[in-house]
Amino acid sequence: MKLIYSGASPYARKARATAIESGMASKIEMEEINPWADPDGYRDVNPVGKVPALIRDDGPALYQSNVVCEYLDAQGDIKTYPASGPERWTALRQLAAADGILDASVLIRMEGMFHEGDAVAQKLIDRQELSVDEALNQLESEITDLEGSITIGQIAVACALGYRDFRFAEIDWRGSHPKLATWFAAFAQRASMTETDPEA
Ligand SMILES: N[C@@H](CCC(=O)N[C@@H](CS)C(=O)NCC(=O)O)C(=O)O
Repeated sequence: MKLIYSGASPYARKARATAIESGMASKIEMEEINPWADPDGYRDVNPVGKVPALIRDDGPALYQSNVVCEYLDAQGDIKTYPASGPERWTALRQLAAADGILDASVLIRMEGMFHEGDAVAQKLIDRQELSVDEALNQLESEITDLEGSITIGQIAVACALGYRDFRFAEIDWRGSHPKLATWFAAFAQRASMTETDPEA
């Protein structure tokens, strides 16, 4: 089995961290690519050309980070997706908030990379920053839900906060979200975070 990732991708980081937390990492070969370079044959693995993707031994490749994470979870001994009950919906709600932060943040970055001419789409940027801030506010107000044994929700939130630090270091989220900052400082010590840190 081979996990295809890029070191900077927070979506791929979710998959890499889930591989570690679920106990699957030793069974997975890792291959780093630059998806923007459209490596030869990669669209046969993932037709939409993004990372992460997982080449399986027993079936066609899987792509989209949440699909990859759920597959790794299903194979692993340590469960990161609670099977049922309120814990499951809490974890999936956190995953949705984290993905919302990532989608908004990556869209802002894409605007910076691809806009043509001098005009920046400030309305688009402001709307995405509002979404990031409101999602952080929700996570802050539900901070006790991030406690307890490892879940995909915790992994995803940590990857989203790590991406804000990596690409938007000039925007301080900690001052207005102090409980989240304390939670992240502790979670960031886990091997799944230190071993996938894009700045390490
Ligand atoms: N929703 C996708 C997003 C993946 C994604 O956007 N990955 C970026 C890197 S952060 C990528 O590969 N971009 C290349 C492209 O858009 O062509 C997922 O969860 O896997």
